[in-house]
Amino acid sequence: MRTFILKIIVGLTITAVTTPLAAAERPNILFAIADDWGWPHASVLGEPVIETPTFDRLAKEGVLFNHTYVATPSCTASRGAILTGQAIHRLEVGGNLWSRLPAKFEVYPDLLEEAGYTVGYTRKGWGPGTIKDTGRTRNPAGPRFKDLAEFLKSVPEGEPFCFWFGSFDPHRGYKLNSGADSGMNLADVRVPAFLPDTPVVRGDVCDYFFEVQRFDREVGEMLQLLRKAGKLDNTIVVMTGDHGMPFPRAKTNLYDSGTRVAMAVRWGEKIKPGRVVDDFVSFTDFAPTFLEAAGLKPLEAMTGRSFFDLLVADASGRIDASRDKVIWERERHTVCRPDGQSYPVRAIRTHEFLYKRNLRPHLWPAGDPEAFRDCDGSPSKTEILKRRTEPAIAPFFEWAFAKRPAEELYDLKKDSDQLHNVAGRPEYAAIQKQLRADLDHWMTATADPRATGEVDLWDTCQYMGR
Ligand SMILES: [Ca+2]
Repeated sequence: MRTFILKIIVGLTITAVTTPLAAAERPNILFAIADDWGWPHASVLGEPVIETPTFDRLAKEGVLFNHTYVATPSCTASRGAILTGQAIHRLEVGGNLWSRLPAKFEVYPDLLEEAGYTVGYTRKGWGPGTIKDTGRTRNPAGPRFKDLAEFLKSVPEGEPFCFWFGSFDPHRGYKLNSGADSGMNLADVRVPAFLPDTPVVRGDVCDYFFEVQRFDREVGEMLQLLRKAGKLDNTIVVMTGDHGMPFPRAKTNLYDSGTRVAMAVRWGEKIKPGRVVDDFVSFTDFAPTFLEAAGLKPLEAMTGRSFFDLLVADASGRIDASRDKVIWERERHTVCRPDGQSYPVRAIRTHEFLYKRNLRPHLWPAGDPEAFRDCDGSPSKTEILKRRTEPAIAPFFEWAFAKRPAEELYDLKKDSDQLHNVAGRPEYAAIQKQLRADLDHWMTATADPRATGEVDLWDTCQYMGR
């Protein structure tokens, strides 16, 4: 009977209903997401060349999440996981780049709106992709606004809002030498271990930093706007990026270089300032977290878990013992293999190990060698391809572009850069077996179509880009 009444009242899945909070108690949400901004590219994370005063301030006045990982290192599906709270293998065609997200996959902006929030987004929401033939009437991130200022005018006085700021920075292309021309010292760049240390790569990294800084400035302007409107302190401000940097072996790859992102959250006095959390947080956790903040319960379909308790905790470090692992996956990024084939991978990471399973090891991870199109075109990519036969560059070519074995295992205590595969070595047999079983269990428990064998779902669906 109670179920029936609830259905009548709210007209949506009953699991979304709990005791509603009064409007005045419900926090606003500003979700600021960069495009291709990876970890650890912020000053507070120790990067010497970049300047990110806004991110640093959020970390200082709020909480820094040191182990936040995307569900997949590809724009569309990463955003799909954020919005639905679900692992990407559950989103059908939505697991691919330039795709569709069918309306049956409920998204948190719609759920918040039904509960009385005013919702909206600006610039890059869910996507790239199309809402045509999905049953949706708008972007899954909400109605589109010119900017935050215009959106705020639409929010009734005293009512809560949820706004998505999706920057296009630091997605490529970059203005060549914009970083160096802005005064960055190339000599001070910490070149990631998976990239060759050459002047071209250093310059390319600085051009990427230049755009990260622009994102940081824009988020800073939004905080000013909220402060002036008297809304800052009851707004949960989340600042992060949709996956790792657009460089070889980073974006689209299931290593930390592709999946680990900077994330800080500020919420006035509700968050004890200056905390640093080392628990694993997945991008599938945002939707349940935002619902809980609004007094709603997560949907049963959500595979993510709310980290609201971590936001309001007093402690730093590792807080919740059950947050001891994170799982990533990928399906098709671009169309760059015969017959539109995806390059499916599943991976599990703990604080000690990364275990990856490449489900089609006979295919090329970055796409067929005519262009390696799953790796964005860039001066760094060109440098590696052009000089691939030189002994100093050859390992970087192998790491980024060569075929990979069916299983990979990295011992993070000895190899934090995840470059030396130890899968198959006798001394690691026990941990490899354990992680393989954990991954199998997760695939089955979350109804991954690949748990039971080959599927062509992600090969055959239409790529909506050029
Ligand atoms: Ca992206």
